[in-house]
Amino acid sequence: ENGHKLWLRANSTIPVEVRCSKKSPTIDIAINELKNGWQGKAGQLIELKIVKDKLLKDDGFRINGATIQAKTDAGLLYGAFEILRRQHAGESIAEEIVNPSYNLRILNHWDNLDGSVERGYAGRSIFWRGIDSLEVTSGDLNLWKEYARANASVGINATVLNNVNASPSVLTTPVLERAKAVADVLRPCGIKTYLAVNFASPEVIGGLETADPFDPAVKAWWKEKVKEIYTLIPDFGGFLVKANSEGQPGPQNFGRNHADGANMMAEALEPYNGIVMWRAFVYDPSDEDRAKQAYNEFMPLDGQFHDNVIIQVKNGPIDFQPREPFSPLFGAMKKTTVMPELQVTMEYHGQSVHLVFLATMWEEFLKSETWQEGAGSTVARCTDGSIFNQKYSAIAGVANIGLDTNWCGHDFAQANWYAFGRQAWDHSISSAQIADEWLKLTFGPQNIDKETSSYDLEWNLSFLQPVKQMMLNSHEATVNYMMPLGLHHIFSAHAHYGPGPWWAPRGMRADWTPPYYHQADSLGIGFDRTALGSDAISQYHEPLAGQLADLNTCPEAYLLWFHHVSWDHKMKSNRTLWNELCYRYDEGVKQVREFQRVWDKAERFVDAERFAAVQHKLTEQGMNAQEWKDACLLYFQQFSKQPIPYELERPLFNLDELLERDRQRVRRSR
Ligand code: BDP
Repeated sequence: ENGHKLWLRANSTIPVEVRCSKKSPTIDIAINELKNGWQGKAGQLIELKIVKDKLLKDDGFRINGATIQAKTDAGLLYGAFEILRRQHAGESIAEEIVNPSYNLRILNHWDNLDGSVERGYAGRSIFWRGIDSLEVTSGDLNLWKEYARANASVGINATVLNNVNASPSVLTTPVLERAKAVADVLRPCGIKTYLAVNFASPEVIGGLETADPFDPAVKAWWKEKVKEIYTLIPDFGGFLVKANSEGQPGPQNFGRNHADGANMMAEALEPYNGIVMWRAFVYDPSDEDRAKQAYNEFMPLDGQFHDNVIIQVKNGPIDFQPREPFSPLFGAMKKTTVMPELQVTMEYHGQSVHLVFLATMWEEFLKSETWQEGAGSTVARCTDGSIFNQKYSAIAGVANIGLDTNWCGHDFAQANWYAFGRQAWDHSISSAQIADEWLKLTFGPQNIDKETSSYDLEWNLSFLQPVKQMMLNSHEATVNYMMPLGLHHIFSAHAHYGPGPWWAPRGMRADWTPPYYHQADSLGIGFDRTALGSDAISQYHEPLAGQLADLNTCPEAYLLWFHHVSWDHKMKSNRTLWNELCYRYDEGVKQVREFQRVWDKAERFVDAERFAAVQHKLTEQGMNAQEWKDACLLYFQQFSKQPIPYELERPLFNLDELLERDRQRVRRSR
């Protein structure tokens, strides 16, 4: 057992007959899945039907006993996977219509053509291994097929094959031919292929003198390129673009704005129904608070984008931090389609070492109330098309997948891939439900009662319940030991792994250093984003803005995100801020120590290989959590000048030691 089978390990020997009047590669897959995974009545006849049904969206389906109806082949495939999942998770199947929340449920791979993966912690790319190695092997084809199946099983229907920091070479013909080979494998599983493109491509690979979006030759170049792509990949999805961000070229290099750039590409793609996902992740080292910059730059352009442009916005206003408030762009851009971007790969959550189930964080985000169109304007509803009139609705997740045998580096990181798909399909699903399903499918016993689909009582009590609870607590634990109470971006250096509240090398851009974000001084700690500070709060809608602005009503989870708070400020717990900070860090460490106990107790229910791998990582997480706590408390103590409450465990490291470890780590990473 090495984890390669993901959540798709159930095999069936129960004979079943499956019928469908239509034939297609997608329907063949659905039929095979049902035949190989059926856990219901032996000899059952299952009928798949293509129907016209106004209540169904394109990928939606109706299940009723052993019938699946859908408008499209992909809908039938999703219906098949739904029935199988419910059978394997021991859930009932009533008559039901199931529709996806978002039309486009897309993974973004940050894979480079040389095979490395930006912020990847699971080995090298499954798509690329170098520009001199583009031939497609049978190994490639097998792996892509498994990847496609896993995505289809959770409703993911699109993927971007390469990094947003895009090499212009991705649009050269030999590379496009490999992309075509991938697309051909993904298509039967209902998955469309997209590419991330570099705005300067017409100059770099096209030999033009400019990439100015108003230049006729540039427009013509993109049109020709798009035509070439559609000849190879007739159902190509479109482009993802990171422009004028972190050194990437963009329309501003030519005095144009984001709308000018995005619309030029949108025009080229429009005849083929292709789309442009244009990222709002922009900021520069100006005096303006980084948290405000995307909003400042994009709000004035609302209404100027073509209807096949989607603005892709990270969940928070800064950058995938352990916890962020939602970006104020959600719900604010009313005349533009906006899609959330989540980070499945755990750049800022302990990478492939820490056990962190991200579903709870995403749930918190999707259910955040923006107030933009009155009560009920959650982020989810502001992006799914139910409030605003939009041609597309979409959600993206930055993939955590690589060549590692278990795909994701950490066995539990598979749960985040699974969760992204499930929430993209149904943004109202609870994290508890997702964890429940995933654990049953991934670690469930083989001896589930086939008649009643019920799990062994002991397995349920001694494995499922405690391990599920561990997953549901894991994100909060990480926030506690890394950045509680709204602290953010206090990582060391560029690896974004260990603590570095002190890290500010001479000459470094201030907005890339932790002191810019925590602002600790003798009076207190936190970033003042009220009207007296950067006023980022004014980008939120009332009554939320007022609630955030008031120290007494601002949720404590975001306190230091929005306020510079005195060390002696009285918290809801009645402790001072300093003491509360100490308690939170301490709590985080204790939580991980508890996770270790939970896992050790679960040993007899898990195969040896996965048990040992997870146990080993939890040990490291425990040590890391201790390091985070000690580093942050000892460093901030220099400002608060107060003791760590005596009832708490004392630090195990001293600050000099931690600084030296950090220096070594930074040196090694260079
Ligand atoms: C940051 C990553 C960086 C990405 C960037 C982005 O550190 O590697 O290129 O986001 O999203 O989180 O473009």
